[in-house]
Amino acid sequence: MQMAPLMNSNTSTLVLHPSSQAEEPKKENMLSIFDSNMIQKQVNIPKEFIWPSIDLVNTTQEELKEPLIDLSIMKAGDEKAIASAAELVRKACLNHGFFQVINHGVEQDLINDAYCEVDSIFKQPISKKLSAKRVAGGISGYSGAHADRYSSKLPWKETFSFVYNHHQNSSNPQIVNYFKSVLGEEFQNTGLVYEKYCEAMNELALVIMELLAISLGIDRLHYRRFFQDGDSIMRCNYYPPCKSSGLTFGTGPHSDPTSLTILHQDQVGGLQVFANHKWLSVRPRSDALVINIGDTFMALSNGRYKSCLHRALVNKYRVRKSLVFFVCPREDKVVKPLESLLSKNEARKYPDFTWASLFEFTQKHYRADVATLQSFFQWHSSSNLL
Ligand SMILES: O=C(O)CCC(=O)C(=O)O
Repeated sequence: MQMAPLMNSNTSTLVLHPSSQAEEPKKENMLSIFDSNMIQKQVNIPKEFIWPSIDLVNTTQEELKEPLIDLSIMKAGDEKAIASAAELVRKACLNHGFFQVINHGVEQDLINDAYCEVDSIFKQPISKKLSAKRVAGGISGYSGAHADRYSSKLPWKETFSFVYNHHQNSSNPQIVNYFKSVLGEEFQNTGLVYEKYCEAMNELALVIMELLAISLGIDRLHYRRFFQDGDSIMRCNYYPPCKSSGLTFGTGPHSDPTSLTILHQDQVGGLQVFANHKWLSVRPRSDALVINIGDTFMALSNGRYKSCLHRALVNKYRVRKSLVFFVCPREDKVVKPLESLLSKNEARKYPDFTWASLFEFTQKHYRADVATLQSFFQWHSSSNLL
């Protein structure tokens, strides 16, 4: 049965009901309601949230042994330590693309403030959150379980996303303005906190880009220059507890179509990576940020560095939160590997593309999974758009 989302403005809840396009007859009593406050009290979760058993297997507690990189070496300019760190990063990226960084320069107080603002957003009544809901095909705004886009295998979470242009300046605080425009004047401080958080993420992203360039043996400033005027995306994830946590996911298995992801997860844990043929947990560290390679960086490295399948479990008893910064190039930048990266006679793995076109594909035509990039090129060649 296909399900389509509908807003019920009287009850201020998001109602899922059988789609009018569905071929099966409509059953009037088949209503399920998404409201994170209500839904977590239900004994049986709505079937739209139940994932196929093939996806649910393998919920191990085994941990990923990703490297922990101390980024203070970058500021200190300790070239020997940088070379060793780059080697660890290279090994991780050739295998699964995940590593963690400490001494990253983002103040703990700022991270704590960003989590406080997650609470202020998601504790709002559903009617307020829906007033900031993401528009079809767009990225910014509130989303409840992505039910505006999908009708099955829904993620057990609420998200709030917004864009950060690397070239924005303090006389035009875009994030503050965005928060005020969709949630009201009282969200000025929320906007200010995220403006600062994104600036810190952006600075950090450029440092990591340097380390990645060193690890690939190319001009160390190449990716810093490529990404310095990018259009990145910030997302706050709020995962309510779920009584049937074994039947659903907070975030289903997917690879990130973006370039680099910088994630902070709270102490509840739940992030897992599919590496070495199994699902492995990424242990939360409050002082660390989790970094992973996305599809676009995989293409920039001609497939050397892996954009790996990952997912987030939900907790039976506790709310889980995460802060995710998706680093992206400016949308019209052509994504292609540097000539000097290709060894003699090495074939190009992917055709050139712009981030704007891949972004549009994932926003309007495709639900990101492990095969996003391949599907994107197939779609483009069949529609002659590349
Ligand atoms: O919350 C997490 O740990 C993972 C989130 C994630 O993968 C995403 O938002 O794309």
